[in-house]
Amino acid sequence: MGRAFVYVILGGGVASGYAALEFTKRGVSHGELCIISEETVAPYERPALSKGYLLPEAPARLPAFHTCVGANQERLTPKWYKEHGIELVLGTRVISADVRRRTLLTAAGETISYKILIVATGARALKLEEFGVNGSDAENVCYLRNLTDANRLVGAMNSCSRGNAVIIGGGYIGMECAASLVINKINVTMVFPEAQCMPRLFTPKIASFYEDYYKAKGVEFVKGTVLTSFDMDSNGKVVAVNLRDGKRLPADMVVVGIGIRPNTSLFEGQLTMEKGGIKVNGKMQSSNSSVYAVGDVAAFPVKLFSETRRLEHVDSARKSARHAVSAIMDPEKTGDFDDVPFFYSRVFTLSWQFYGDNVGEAVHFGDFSGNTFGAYWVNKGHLVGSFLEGGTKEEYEAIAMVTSLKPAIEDLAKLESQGLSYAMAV
Ligand code: FAD
Ligand code: NAD
Ligand code: ISD
Repeated sequence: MGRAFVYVILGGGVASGYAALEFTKRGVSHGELCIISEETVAPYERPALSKGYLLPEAPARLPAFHTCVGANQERLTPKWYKEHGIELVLGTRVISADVRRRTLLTAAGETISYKILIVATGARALKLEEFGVNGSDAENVCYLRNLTDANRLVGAMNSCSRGNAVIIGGGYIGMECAASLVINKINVTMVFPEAQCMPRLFTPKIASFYEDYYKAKGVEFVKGTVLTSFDMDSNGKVVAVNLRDGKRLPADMVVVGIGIRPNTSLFEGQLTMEKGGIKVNGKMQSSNSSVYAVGDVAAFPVKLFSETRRLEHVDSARKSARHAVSAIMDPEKTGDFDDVPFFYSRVFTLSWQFYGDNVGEAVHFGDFSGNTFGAYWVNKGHLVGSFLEGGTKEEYEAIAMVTSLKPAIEDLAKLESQGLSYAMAV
C-alpha cells in the first residue's frame, strides 16, 4: 500500500520550503508534489531558533517564521501547501530508501514512490556520547537543531533564572546561544578545546574581538579543554560539569553545540558520497539521475573555487534548493550552480557577514576597538574571502561583489591600508 508522486522532497527544513515555493513558481500541478518530514510542523527558518526564538520578550514563534520569510519572500503556512495541492506528510520519518525502485519506506509502514526525489534531510547534532561522555538525556542538557530542541532549551532557561549555564562548544551554536542566555540573565561559561572561538572561520584577531565583547557581557571562557563527565543529582539533573583539566563548573543547565553530521545514512551504498555528504553536480543531481540533493546534506561543486564543498549555512540551503527545482523543471535553461558561499551571524547588537573562502593569508582592516572591522583572505595572489563586522548594506554588497571577482592582489600592505575602501571602489 502506498502513494505515488511525481516529485518528493525528503526533509521538511529550510531547503524543502524554498524548493516548494520554487516548484509553485514553475507551475507544479496539484497532487504532483509531496514533502515528507520527521518534524511535525511545516518548513521554517531554522536560524530563528538560536536568535528570535530565545528572546525573553516577544520571542519569535510559529507561524511567524515559516519559510520563506528569511529571504523576504512569501510565508508558507500549512494552508499555503493545501491551497497549492502540495501533500505535507509531517511527523513521519523515512526509514529506508530504494533509489533503484524509486521508493521510500516510512516508519508508519507506508511506501511512497517518486519519479524525482530531492533529498533535503539536513544534518543532526553530534552527541556527547560520540565523544565518550554520557548524560545527553538529562533534562537540563540541551542541544539545538529543531523546534523540539528549542522548546526544551526555553524550558531549561526558564528554570534557570540568574543561574549558571555551561556551554560546550565554541562554534556557531555556542556563540549564538551564549548571547541569548546572557540576554536571559543567565551566567554563562563557554568550554571548548581550541585556543579561540569559531575556529572554523575566525582568525585569532577576529576571535579575540568577540571573546572580549562576550567577556564584557559577563561570559567566561575555559579554552583548550573538554568535558569529561557530568555530576548528577538524585533526579538525574546535571549539577556540575567536570573538565579534562581538572576544573569542575557548577551548572544549572548545559547547552551542547559540538558540530553536526549530514543525514546521509538512507543513501549510503546507493549514491556517491563526498566530504560527508551526497555528491551532486552543478544541477544538484546525484550519481542517480532521479535523485537530487540540496542544503546541508549536499556536496556540490563551488565554481569560484573549482572544488566540491558541503556548506552548513542557510543561504546555500535556500539557493541550492531553488537551483535543483529549476534544473528539474527547466533543464535547458538551467546552468551550473554558481554562487559565492555566504555565512552570517547576529549576536547582541553585533552582526557580521562572510563571503568566499577563509584560506591563505588574512589581511585585517578597520578599527578592532570600534564597530566596523574586517578581513580579506588572499590565496595564491587572489582575494578569495571577505569578512565584515558592523557593515552597512552597501558595504556588505561591496565585499560580496569583490569576493565574487577574485581580483589579483599584489601588495598585501596596500590592501591592508585600503581596507574596506578597496571593496567599495570595485
Ligand atoms: P534542515 O533545515 O536541517 O532540514 C532537514 C529536515 O529533514 C528536517 O525537517 C528533518 O527533520 C528532516 N529529516 C531528516 N531526516 C529525515 C528522515 N529520515 N525522514 C523524514 N525527515 C527527515 N545558517 C546561517 O547561514 N545563518 C544562521 O544564522 C544560522 N542559524 C542557525 C541556527 C540554528 C539553531 C541551526 C540549527 C542552524 C543554523 N544555521 C544557520 C544553519 C542552517 O539552518 C542550515 O544550514 C539549514 O537549515 C540547512 O537546511 P536543510 O534544509 O538542508 O536542513
Ligand atoms: P560548529 O562546527 O560551528 O562548532 C563546533 C564546535 O564544537 C567547535 O568549534 C569546537 O569548539 C567544539 N567541539 C568540538 N569537539 C568538542 C568536544 N569534544 N568538546 C567540546 N567542544 C567541542 O558546530 P555547532 O556550533 O554545533 O553548529 C551546528 C550547525 O549549525 C553547524 O552546521 C552550523 O553551521 C549551524 N549553525 C550556523 C549558524 C550560522 O551560520 N549563524 C548558527 C547556528 C548554527
Ligand atoms: O535567516 C533568518 C534568520 O537569521 C532569522 O533569524 O531567518 C530568520 C528570521 O529572519 C525569520 O523570522
